[in-house]
Amino acid sequence: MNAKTPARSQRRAPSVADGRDARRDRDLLYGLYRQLWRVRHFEESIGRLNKQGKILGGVYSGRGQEAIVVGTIYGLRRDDKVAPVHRDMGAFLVKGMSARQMMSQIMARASAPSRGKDSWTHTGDLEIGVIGSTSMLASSMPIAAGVALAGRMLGRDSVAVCYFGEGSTARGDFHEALNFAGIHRIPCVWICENNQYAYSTPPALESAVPFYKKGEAYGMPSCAIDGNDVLEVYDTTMAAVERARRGEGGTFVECVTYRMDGHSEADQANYRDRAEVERWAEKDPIGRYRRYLLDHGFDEADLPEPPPDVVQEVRDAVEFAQNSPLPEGHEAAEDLFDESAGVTHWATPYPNYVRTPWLGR
Ligand SMILES: Cc1ncc(C[n+]2csc(CCOP(=O)(O)OP(=O)(O)O)c2C)c(N)n1
Repeated sequence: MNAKTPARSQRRAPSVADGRDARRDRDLLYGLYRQLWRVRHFEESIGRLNKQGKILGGVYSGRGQEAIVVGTIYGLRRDDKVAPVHRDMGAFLVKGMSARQMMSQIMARASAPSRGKDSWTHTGDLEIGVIGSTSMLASSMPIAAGVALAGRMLGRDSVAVCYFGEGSTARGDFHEALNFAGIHRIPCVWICENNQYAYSTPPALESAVPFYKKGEAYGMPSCAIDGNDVLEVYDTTMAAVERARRGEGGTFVECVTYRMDGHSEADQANYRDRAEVERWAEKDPIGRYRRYLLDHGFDEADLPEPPPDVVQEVRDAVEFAQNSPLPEGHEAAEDLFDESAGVTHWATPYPNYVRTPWLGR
């Protein structure tokens, strides 16, 4: 990896004590640890539910990549926006959507934010700054640029943080968004999650240049960092966010990481060798961060694996979702139009809605 280290001033988080040592605020350090576990434990429980046949649709695990969503979102404000994609289940949780909401979403229940119309991460909540995600890779990038620009036009200093896999840097939307953002110094931080594979395609077959160079090409400071080091991710993002708030424009951050599971739960990932997987397992973001905390003033007892409140939250979310009904057929045609704009929806109830026999409901 042709990593380029950002300037020291860009790596520092203005809001925390100086340097990567125990002088950092203890609440911040533990908060990051707890969120890492929250994301992992939530996703692990999805894996179990999926094996039990209780999940509708695909499952795209972010195991091994938790430090990116946690490190980039933990220091954001409520009015900042995030635009996550399929691998970023944790982004929804860390930005403020509840475990109940997301578990209902994954199980396509009527209680879900999309009210059972879709599953996985195809949802959002603009009240807390989560831009809705869809299956079309990179399609949210021009939207994130537009949302960040809108904030500035309204005189606010909020920023947007936009996520995409390294494979998505080949898409036209990526280039259009970055070109526009570069020209207009749009306050959006671009987080490239380089997890070494776009499905089965390795970086050497995805791009002729290191991914962060594509940010440079559009005139913004760009760097590649260790995406499995939550403090490095936090520092870099916070510096980029502060820069964007000051009106100096966006930053491109390539977070180098590894997708520990297959592309989806259906993928055995036989295209990679065992030694490579084992090498990356040693860099697990949670185990590594835990060792760091133990070296810096925390005791074993301070760092449960996972924290009990996290276990409780996830258990409650699973129960809530399982006890929630699936949507009724007529609900399929609701919420499709913005009626406040004077358009009434054409909903026809579906009285003959047939329940899906293979689901047993
Ligand atoms: C425009 C578009 N093309 C193809 C797909 C199918 N697809 C879904 S995920 C994926 C791989 C994406 O790789 P990357 O962007 O590196 O993200 P990762 O899955 O590795 O996190 C592909 C090809 C899609 N969803 N959208």
